[in-house]
Amino acid sequence: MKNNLMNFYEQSLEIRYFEEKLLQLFSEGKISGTTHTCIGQENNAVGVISALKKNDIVLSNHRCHGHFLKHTKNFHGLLYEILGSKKGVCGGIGGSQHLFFRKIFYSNGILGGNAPMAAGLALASKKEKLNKIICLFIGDGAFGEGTIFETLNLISILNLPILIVIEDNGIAQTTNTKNTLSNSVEEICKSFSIKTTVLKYEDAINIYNKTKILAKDVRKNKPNILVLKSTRLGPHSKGDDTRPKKELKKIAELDPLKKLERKIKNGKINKTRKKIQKKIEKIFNEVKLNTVLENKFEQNLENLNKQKNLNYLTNEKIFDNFNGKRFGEKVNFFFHHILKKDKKIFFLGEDIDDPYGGAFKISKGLKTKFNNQVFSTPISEASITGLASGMSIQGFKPIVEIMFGDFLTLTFDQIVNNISKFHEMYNKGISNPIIIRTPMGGRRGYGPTHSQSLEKFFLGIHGLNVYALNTLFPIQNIYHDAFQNFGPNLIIENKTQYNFILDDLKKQEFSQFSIKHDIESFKTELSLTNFSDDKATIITYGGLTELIIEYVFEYYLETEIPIKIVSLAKLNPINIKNIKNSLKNMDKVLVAEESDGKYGFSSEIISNLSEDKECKNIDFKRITSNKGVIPASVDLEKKYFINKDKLFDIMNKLLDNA
Ligand SMILES: Cc1ncc(C[n+]2csc(CCOP(=O)(O)OP(=O)(O)O)c2C)c(N)n1
Ligand SMILES: [Mg+2]
Repeated sequence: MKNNLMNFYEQSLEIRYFEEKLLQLFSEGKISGTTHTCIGQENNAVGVISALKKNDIVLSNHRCHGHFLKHTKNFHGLLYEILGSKKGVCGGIGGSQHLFFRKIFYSNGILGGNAPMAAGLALASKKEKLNKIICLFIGDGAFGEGTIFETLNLISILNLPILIVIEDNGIAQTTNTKNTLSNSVEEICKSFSIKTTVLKYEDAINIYNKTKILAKDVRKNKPNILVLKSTRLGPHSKGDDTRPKKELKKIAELDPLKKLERKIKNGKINKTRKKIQKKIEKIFNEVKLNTVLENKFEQNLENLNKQKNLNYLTNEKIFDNFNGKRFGEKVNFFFHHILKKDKKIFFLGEDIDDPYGGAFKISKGLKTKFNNQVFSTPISEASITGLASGMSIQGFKPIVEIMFGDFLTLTFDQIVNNISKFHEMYNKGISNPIIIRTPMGGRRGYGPTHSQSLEKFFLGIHGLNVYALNTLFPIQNIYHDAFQNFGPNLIIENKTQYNFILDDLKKQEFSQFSIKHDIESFKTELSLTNFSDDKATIITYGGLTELIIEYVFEYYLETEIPIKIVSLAKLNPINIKNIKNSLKNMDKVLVAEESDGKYGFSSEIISNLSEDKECKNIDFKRITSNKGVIPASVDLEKKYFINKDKLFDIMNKLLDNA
């Protein structure tokens, strides 16, 4: 389509009439939920996106219809979506705010949430030399969000091909943003050393002309920001406009359509309006009568995530003899192996460069050997996680190190409201199997904010896979599984494990146990009776595994009572059947977890098993750490966590072994 006055006018009218019709349907009660129209801001969508290429990627927010319609032309798909139909672009799951189309359009209703993802898409585009621009639309209200600042910093230091368009309409919902922002958005952006251009209430043509110039710059990997002073002529959503009538009358004068009309000959205006009105009516009628073909949304889901090249994980001998070495060195070696074998793996995290090599040395040597695949990031847990998501959508396999598990809380919104949802929310059109790995747990004297086991907060999240390393279960099988998931993965490591000397573990109590791995079920079972005569079972995971082995061995020496151990390497989703298979003829079960246990792993396992008739004869108990803040003092910390005395005591109670 030619970029001329009449075309811009027609496209703006299309968006205007489409949204006016939507509002009408809402008022008639024919659509439920919510919607945010861009009435008064159509010129932004038309002007900016006309200056982009067809395959450039556009990201947007709650006020996304205009951007979507201009970039995808899929009027039917959007209307079906808003009506909740399966024929909608997101199968009716996304609705008005959560749109997706063929990997060229993404919107999400969490303000600022997809900014880091945009940076990740841009980094992927730059690394792969795709010559694509990533264009992110955000509002001025989003400038209260931390992810925006983290992302501005990231795109500036990484020189990413990203154009951020700020639709600065001076209002967020009903609040004047003058009252909530410390400075103008352009001044804030400039402070990140990003070229920032401001256009004040311009029509689509002027916006187009300016964007064309900026886009050239962006394509050369120079991030740019375009601030478009705009007017939201309508309410925030459907009827929530608290602005005085006088103000509304004043801003109506700034209607960008009127501005275009002033440049058009009178005779043409009415004719064009009628033509576009007819076009939109036709679309609404077709959708109403359901006469449009099945959605033309050609997603080849079969090919989405077929990871064909993961043989280096399961078909090759990765580890030589690690006797005498620490588990942390083994994990570090593993990353050397996979970064070498798979150039799509991208390792990122805070302070991971050499010579330091990360707070626990797990990344030591990686930067030196694999410079292009390793990125020591700013201290921005949320945004580096979102960045990884954007990269993974484009086929990379990012591994994000979160320095301490405690800091995982900063990634929570990215995981819950963004990354774990995308696969389903975007109608299975994308997969983003990033890996977030982090050390959890205490016993190092690090105190209240560096010793917690917070995984329980991440165990019930749909779409998030959670694994826990132990020194026995093969790491490579965990990564093999994780890379093939459609959504994100959290891999819990443990600070104490890094220091275990693998050889020592073998020589001592380990050698007394029979060990069975069930790779498919992510389960390791240990028994002192070759699985014939254990009197109780302890179910645990991660860093407690080795500790429980030690205690169970000592308990046996003291009481001659053998206890079986089941260590799980995958915590979410859990497969209760697999756990049940390890409990045949067992009537005493103890579940051990290092957190304080409330609403956690043990609660979930015990409640699931209790609901199962076949487990009705089992007595359950759990052992966890104490309640409260984790003390830094060595003595207090020892009392806080699970220890030998506590375990013996609870085991005696379970077995009636007074
Ligand atoms: C993280 C988050 N907080 C709050 C909201 C609720 N909300 C939706 S839109 C909006 C105002 C956004 O203002 P702005 O970014 O200026 O965009 P505009 O609506 O003006 O286009 C708010 C508060 C949200 N969707 N996400
Ligand atoms: Mg606003």
